[in-house]
Amino acid sequence: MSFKTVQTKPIEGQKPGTSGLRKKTAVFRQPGYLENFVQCVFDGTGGAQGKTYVVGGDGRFFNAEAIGIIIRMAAANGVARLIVGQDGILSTPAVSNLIRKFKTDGGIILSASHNPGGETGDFGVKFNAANGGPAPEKLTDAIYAKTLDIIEYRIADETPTGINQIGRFTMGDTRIDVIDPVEDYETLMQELFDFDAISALFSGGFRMCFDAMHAVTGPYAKRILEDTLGAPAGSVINAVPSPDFGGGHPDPNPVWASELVAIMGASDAPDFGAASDGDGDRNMIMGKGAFVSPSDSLALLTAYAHLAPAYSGKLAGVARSMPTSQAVDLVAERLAIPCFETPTGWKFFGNLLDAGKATLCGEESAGTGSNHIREKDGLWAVLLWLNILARDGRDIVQLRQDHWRSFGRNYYSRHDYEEIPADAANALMTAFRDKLPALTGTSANGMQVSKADEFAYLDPVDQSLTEQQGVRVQFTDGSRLVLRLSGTGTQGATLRVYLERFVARGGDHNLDVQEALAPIIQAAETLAQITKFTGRSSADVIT
Ligand code: VG1
Ligand code: CO
Repeated sequence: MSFKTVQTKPIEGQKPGTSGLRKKTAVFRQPGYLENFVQCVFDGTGGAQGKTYVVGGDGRFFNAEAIGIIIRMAAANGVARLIVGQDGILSTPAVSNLIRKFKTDGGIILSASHNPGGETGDFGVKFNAANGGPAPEKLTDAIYAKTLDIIEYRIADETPTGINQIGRFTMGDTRIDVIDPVEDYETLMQELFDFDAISALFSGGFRMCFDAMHAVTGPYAKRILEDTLGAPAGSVINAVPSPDFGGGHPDPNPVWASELVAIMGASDAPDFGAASDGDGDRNMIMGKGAFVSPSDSLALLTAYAHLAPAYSGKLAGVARSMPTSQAVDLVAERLAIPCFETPTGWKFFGNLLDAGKATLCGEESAGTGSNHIREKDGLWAVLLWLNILARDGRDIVQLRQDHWRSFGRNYYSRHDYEEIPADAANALMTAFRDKLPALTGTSANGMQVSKADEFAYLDPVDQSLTEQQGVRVQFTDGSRLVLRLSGTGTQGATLRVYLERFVARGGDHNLDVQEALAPIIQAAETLAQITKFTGRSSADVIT
């Protein structure tokens, strides 16, 4: 085994965003691009000598090559042990579990999550810390600082060939354990949920459709839902991970998961529908002909989590990202548990989970999870839903209707304006930010502004302050408008406009969502002048 030290230069733009470093695949394939970043991950986290890491990805184009490079670099940097998923496959939640279960020093996840893959698509690298969660800001800042003055990286000459077979091999002094990607994850799910009740649900004729969107959850969902729990064969669709996700966009929302939406809208629709994203950490939930918004799903899961064995005691608290609807706040209030509001991105839940302050967490972008790991977890959410439906007996659409009747409904939608010039996006945000101090007490579109500010988060555990996390306008009737720029895109800027309107108990809970939100959509235009700044008259993606 021979190692070499390669001279290199800093590469611009290697700053991790909301969830790791994401770029066009072609950018990652440039000579030295991945190598530079991986070396900085090692160096920025105290060096790799003698450490143990988990490595895996969502199977997208360049996944296997990237893992080969990481193994070679790990060996040359003196890593003691790597745990690698067979064929390089590991979902994001599975990596988080393995880091915790085997007490490793961290993990490297190869994925650009819900972004399309393939040669012309996106690729990404994310470092997770020893708690199993996405590296907090202070670590990503340290990694980024290294990318600015890197001069060399270390790599082995030989290419490893053993990752397609479960077993063990070595490279120099580094031991590489190739494991079944599903086994440990399934064991964890069995500990959390009432598998007998879910099996009985399926044997009683309950039908579901899980759309793996040609991405990483295919093998997990097939094994757990069909093989173990007895869902009829074919319940999981698009179950084989493909390098370009079958040419699709592995983002589980009503726009991109149109195949599932069609199945759930048919006259013979199954009882329950779900989809997950590229790396398996998101979930979309549907009933017959009905999309359950992720914010509502979080509220409902919080209200009924006690039906699952792992959550039968009192929840310590819940946390949601700031733009996520306030539906869960109402449930937390009734349960008399704290509800935390964090910036967008799962890394901000880590401290709350580690400190035992929150049990369940969620984001409007179809992310839900709990203290079982430190990532959001798509299949976990599906299993928690199945557990609840099996124990409660009601149909999911009825359950949601009853919930609204009891708590009121937070109508919710997100409008995305994609690939707008970065200058235009920044100008829009700056102009809106400048208006904020004068907004309180004024009216927009007939609605009174009760509060207007820019969200800053003071972490209650380590007191770190994160600023400029979205501009928000609150109206006196409980409605809300939030604007922020995406931190996961790879081209231009994406403006996200989050819209929420509350209709209290006794009100009409069966309006069309976009119609219900029309006054807020209008207010967003008036206040932020989206058309003027972006030149767009409507959003590209409405979810
Ligand atoms: C988006 C979502 C955010 C999520 C992040 C990573 O970030 O809004 O809620 O945590 O993606 O999810 P942004 O900065 O583009 O709004 V994943 O499944 O792509 O790792
Ligand atoms: Co994801």
